Amino acid sequence: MATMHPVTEADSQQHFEARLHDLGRRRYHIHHPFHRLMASGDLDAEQIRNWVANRFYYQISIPRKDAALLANCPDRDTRRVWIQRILDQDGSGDDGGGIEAWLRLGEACGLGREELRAQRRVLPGVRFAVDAYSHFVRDSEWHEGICASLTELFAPAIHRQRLENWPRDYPWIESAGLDYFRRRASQAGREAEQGLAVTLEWFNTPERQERALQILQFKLDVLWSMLDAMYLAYVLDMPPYFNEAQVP
Ligand code: AHQ
Repeated sequence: MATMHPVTEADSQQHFEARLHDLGRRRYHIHHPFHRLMASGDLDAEQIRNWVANRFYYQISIPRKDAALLANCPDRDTRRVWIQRILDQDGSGDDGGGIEAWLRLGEACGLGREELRAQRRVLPGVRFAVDAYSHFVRDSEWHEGICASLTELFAPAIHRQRLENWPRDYPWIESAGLDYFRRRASQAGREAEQGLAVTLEWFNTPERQERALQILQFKLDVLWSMLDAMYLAYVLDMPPYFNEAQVP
């Protein structure tokens, strides 16, 4: 278990950035057993559908999380940039947005739009992790909310991995269903750079840099915990209360 070494003086921005990258590179959910099964083509159709249905709750929470961050942010220039994230997810003009693309991913996997919207498949552990993220950003100073989005530094690779592997491993999912991953492969990188610039500038004391690493670790925990719940339920076949019938 890597320990957080307290910084005795503010690391240079370059060293601080390297510490953020190193933490995320080692603990990003691309390394989670559930995601490794996905990347090796070892998930069956129902396991894919359950992942899509559970991640839908994360996706619909993101624009509301970003709206809460905007509400906390008094800086107009930051809001002018950050508001684009809401438009990217909710859509604007002719662009249906990321949530619409995720609904199309669901349809391509055999999930109806209403089933996703009803959130019937969302596991308690997934809901708790996503809500913890939403509440953290809602209740935090806006720089901390931006820092929490920095797991996105590692998101382009995970979207590219899906775009490379799914057509080979899950050919039953039509290509148009992967549009969400296509969108994010480029959007995530741009967003992450924005978030990183704010983080490197604001977290400029030993205490703040230590706090930033704690915030990134929290968000890594959110993503990891979502997949923990899914692994237990859909790989080990131990969903919540699976053994209820054996209780006398
Ligand atoms: O599709 C994702 C997305 O829109 C976002 C927004 C960002 C945030 O504000 O925290 N994080 C994020 C992520 C998305 N996809 C996840 C995935 O594995 O597909 C990764 C996740 C992230 O890295 O935080």
